[in-house]
Amino acid sequence: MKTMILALALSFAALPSFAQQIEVREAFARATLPNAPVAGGYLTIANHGDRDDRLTGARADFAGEAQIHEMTHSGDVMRMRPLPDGIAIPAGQQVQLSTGGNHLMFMKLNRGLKQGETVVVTLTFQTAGEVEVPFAVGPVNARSFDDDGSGRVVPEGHGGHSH
Ligand SMILES: [Cu+2]
Repeated sequence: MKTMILALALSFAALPSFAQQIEVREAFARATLPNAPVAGGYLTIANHGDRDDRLTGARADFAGEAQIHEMTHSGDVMRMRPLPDGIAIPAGQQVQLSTGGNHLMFMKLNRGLKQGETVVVTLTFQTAGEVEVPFAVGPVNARSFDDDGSGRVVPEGHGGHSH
């Protein structure tokens, strides 16, 4: 019995796929108003591996540049600034990029994003490498995926806003 468990453990450890350690869920972007220069991207990243990882960058064909942003609040003022070192995704943890916190910022848009479409974003991780992720484009004021599991992206105000 002991031998069998050991054998199973060994065969599992032999899988060298780092990409499988990173799981991206509920990735969505906000639709853009006409001529908007930027769009926000939001997602949950889970690290199922036993190695720390780090989201270091992103790119998409609809944007000339994509940055990882931090959001800070001081009073009623929200400020964003780029995080040049990216965001740590510690082993065994999950990290959320949300509309009120850290997020992806798609800049120099070469086209608008339309509600209902799906766009592909390539995320770069220090360990896992490049991971292509489909982002659902929600309403202009999308705040989160609906918690009914339908995969719909729902607008601001749904589920209560903390103001
Ligand atoms: Cu931003």
